[in-house]
Amino acid sequence: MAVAPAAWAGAFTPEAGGSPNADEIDRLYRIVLYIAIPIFLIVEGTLIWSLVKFRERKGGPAPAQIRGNTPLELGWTIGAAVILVVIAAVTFIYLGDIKNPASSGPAGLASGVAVASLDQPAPPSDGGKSLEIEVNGQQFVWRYDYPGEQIFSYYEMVVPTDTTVTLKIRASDVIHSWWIPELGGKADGVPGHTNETWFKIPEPGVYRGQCAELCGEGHADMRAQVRAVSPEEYTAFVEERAQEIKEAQEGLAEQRRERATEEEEVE
Ligand SMILES: [Cu+2]
Repeated sequence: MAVAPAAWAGAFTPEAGGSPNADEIDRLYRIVLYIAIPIFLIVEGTLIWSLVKFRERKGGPAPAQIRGNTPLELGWTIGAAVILVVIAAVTFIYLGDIKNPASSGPAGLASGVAVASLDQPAPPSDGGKSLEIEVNGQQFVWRYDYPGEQIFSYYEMVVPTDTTVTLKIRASDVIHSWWIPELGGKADGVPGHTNETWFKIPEPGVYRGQCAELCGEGHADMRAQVRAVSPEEYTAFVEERAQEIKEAQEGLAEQRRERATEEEEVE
């Protein structure tokens, strides 16, 4: 860990900074952590102090034998309950912003381009649109299908900045887990089931992650990358991919025709 800075990324708190939901997860985690640290210190400090101060000493009197203390016990039971209620209330305040996709920003992908409508329990509050990408976990690679005509890529997902991207996560063989730490929590890819998550990246950048569910012998190689580019560059990427895929398919069709002709000649 000492020589690998990546090992220290979010060593004590969740990684964040890539998407608003990841930032909110980090904030909520810190609130609970900062409540827990003083409680931990008070409880453990009192315990250790008591062990030392009231230990049995050689030749000393027998320590006082105390059985119960109703006001103290009531106090820490009610106190603990109040703290739990506060944490639960704070959690529900943050949960909405973590779970529900934010709206795409003004600099996001223009609505004229292929953007799927949002089909989630709580769509962006302004009824806005999102770019929906299908994520498919397969031993041992991630495949992404973009909206529009048959645009797909493997390993690297390209997305426009300032645009809400909603993911439909599935798997075609065994259970995988989609996880790009700086873009939010994990979401399992389960065969026959669809999980949803989302992110919105403000600035161009690259975010890395890997499959977070032991899915077979190639699990360690099942990495993933999200590249955020400007909406113009995204549109260019989609056009380029469409061309590449079309050329590859035409090439394949050509090969098949040649093969068929050769076989006919042999006969
Ligand atoms: Cu996997």
